[in-house]
Amino acid sequence: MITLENYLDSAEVAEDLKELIVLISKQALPIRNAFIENQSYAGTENKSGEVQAELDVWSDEHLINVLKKSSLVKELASEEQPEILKFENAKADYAVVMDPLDGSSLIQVNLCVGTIIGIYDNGRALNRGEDLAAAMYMLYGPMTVLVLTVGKGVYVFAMDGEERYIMLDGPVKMPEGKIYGSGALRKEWTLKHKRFIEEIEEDGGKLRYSGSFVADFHQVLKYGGVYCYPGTDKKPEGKLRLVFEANPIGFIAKQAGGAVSDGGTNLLTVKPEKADHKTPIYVGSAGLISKLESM
Ligand code: AFP
Repeated sequence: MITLENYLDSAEVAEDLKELIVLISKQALPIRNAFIENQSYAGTENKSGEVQAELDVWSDEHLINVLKKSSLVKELASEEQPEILKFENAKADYAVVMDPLDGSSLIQVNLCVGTIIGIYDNGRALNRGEDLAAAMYMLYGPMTVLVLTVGKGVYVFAMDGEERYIMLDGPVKMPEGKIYGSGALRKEWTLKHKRFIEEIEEDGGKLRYSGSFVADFHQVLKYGGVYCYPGTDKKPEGKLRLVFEANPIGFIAKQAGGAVSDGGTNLLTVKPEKADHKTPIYVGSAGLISKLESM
């Protein structure tokens, strides 16, 4: 039995980065417990104009407080905050980017949601995805699962009854597969996107799209395929955010042998212009992404 802490020691992760990863992993339980306590809407909107479920607000505030108190984090960029937060008391040089509760519209119907985290070790939150020191997500499904990379492959842990994370799998190798899911309405898709999806369908592709990026990506990580949220004529920049969603998940995909792209460029090489920089995204099996890029 290998615990999260055992793994981080064997991967020779710096003590303060280990402390930060373990601290974040422990927030899965309070976040999950909060699901049951509140099912109503807060009625406030985030910068992108989406209605926040109250749990978005709660999870955001909870993680901000925990990270601020840790003194390990200099900058924190959250999908739910209009500005990057700066913590003067930090004794370490980490910056965290996060989507505190991804897929929150699914909470009311009890489908899987998650928390997405990226960690940089240069004290700044706005960096290229390829510069991440670590990326992880916690998926709140039938099991609470933690998927982590510290740049040395991808490892999957599950929380046991004693609140320990036990390694389930790793290093994970994302296969070439046929699971696909795409955001935006079919009638809005560009010709290139439509052709890409049709080719997957003709090849026997299976549609899997829940409305939670982290849950949909988790299937792709295991079975292979692609998650996409394309740009459309009306919204060429798509819906997902480079900093909070595309980069951490893309870094995990790359570490598992997959790839992430906006359709033409490896997203991990793109320097974000601002915290809420949006981008079209295709993330999944390397063969499918390279096929798309050559179309
Ligand atoms: P949030 O719940 O954090 O706003 O994220 C939802 C999301 O960005 C992503 O998780 C989904 O894949 C996508 O939006 C779903 O969007 P559509 O409802 O437009 O398909």
